[in-house]
Amino acid sequence: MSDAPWWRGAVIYQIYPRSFQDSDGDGVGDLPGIIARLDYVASLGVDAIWISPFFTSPMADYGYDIADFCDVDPVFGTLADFDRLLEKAHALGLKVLIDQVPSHTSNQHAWFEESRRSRDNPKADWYVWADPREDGTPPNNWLSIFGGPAWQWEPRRSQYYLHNFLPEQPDLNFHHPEVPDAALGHLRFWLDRGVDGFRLDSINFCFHDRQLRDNPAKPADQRVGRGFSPDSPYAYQRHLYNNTRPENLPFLKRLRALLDAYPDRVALGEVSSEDSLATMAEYTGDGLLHTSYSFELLSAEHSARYIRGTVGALERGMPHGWPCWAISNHDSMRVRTRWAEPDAPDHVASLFSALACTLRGSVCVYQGEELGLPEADVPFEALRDPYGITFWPDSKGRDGCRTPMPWRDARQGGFSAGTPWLPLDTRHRRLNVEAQEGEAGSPLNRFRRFLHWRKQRPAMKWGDIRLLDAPEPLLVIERRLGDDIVLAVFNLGGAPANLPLAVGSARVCDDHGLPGGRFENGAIRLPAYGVLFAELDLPL
Ligand code: TEU
Repeated sequence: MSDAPWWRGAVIYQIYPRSFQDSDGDGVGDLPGIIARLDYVASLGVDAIWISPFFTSPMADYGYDIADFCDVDPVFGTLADFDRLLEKAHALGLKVLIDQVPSHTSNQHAWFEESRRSRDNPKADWYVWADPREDGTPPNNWLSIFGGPAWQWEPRRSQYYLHNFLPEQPDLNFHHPEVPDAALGHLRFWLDRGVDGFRLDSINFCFHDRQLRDNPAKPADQRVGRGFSPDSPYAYQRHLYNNTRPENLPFLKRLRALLDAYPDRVALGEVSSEDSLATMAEYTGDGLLHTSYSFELLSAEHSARYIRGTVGALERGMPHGWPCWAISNHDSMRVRTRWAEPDAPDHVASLFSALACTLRGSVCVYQGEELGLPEADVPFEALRDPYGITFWPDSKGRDGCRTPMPWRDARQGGFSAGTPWLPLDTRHRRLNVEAQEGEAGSPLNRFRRFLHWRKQRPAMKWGDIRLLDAPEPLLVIERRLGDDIVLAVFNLGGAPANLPLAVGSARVCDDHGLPGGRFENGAIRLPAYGVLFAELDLPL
């Protein structure tokens, strides 16, 4: 399998540039800051970085509202900075993925400024415009993920435009033939600059139903929160017509063909549809996306049973497609707070990361996950995320996972010489990088040791996966590639646990960096929040 493409089984470190490292004291992280920290990233043993948007943006959604897809916002640096970043990352053996947001633009993008002016300009149909109903209300019942109707009135055209996210993020009309061409043009620009791939934002949202049919209501027992209150109007709808349309597939094929014209590039889709496992299966595979991830392990549910059920369902749905997993990102509460008891030891976060890295697929790890940071407490007055401001206090939004990285025990954690755009959490101070470097049992060093150990195990990177039944809170996973068979038994609970299991001949691995279990009298004995990894001679 050493001839497997680099992205298979890769660990991808997500950098949220605003909060990684500020180099010029304006309180916002930037590309030169990332360059200065690339040695640290490489030292973790990850294979690639994915950088969240750094393109020209009015920052209504902190970069996911793009006004120029082919330039760097001055707050982050310049194109020359990006070229230097790419060069240094490659010299360190790191691949570089960048975010691309094909489905929408900023309302300050030149295309939208033109489109909204009249009904007959050259860009008039580049966005999704519709007449009001007779009573002046929006054309249908579609809702915005960020609250309220998905339609915004434009007096100059006496029409509404569609925005699945903020009103400042109008949706492009992918049914217009020039729009997919333009989106692929942006990808080509960055491919030619040398990026190794893309994380494709909201890839299920490119196309909408041309007939603008109303979304049906959802039965009460099927409502899911996904970061929203289960009582919010958004949870009351099945979002059938505003995304995941069949026309997405031919577009993904074109996108793949474009990437295939360059060597070793990867398309990693973010799938956030309701039936995301089914959508992942549909979008991922030969001639389509190389890999994709969904929000299934980014929700609050985390019992062993839930994880087994989710991974099992995905494996049944896409036995041949290559999944990607994420248990934390810039949209979700930090995993330590979401999944562990408040008094759990620091290493619990390393256990969760190891679990994600034991599933079949590639993995996205989010900055600070390696440090075991808890969700930051951001008071309402300091909130920046429009989502949090709208839904407070039902949801506190996404700022709690976006606060700056604590690099050392210094003013502003060594992140910035100025005032950071979001306050650092005092609980993060103790967990700073410099302090953790010097401590063998720190989450940071455990994470490093684990990634190093994983690299030696072909089964862990590329093997098949089996999930075995076990009582709560135990998760039993077998990975197998040829003769390399790895058994992993995770104890996701805060008390020691036993699992009676006959395994035949097995060698316990003790160099993976985490509190480890042992075999004793026909059972596996696990410490609290511990894991047993063992090499087996025969599969279970
Ligand atoms: O997220 C897609 C998405 O569905 C999220 O809006 C998610 O549901 C939400 O954050 C609640 O947790 C992507 C980006 O990751 C997100 O940061 C952007 O705000 C969004 O697209 C719009 O571009």
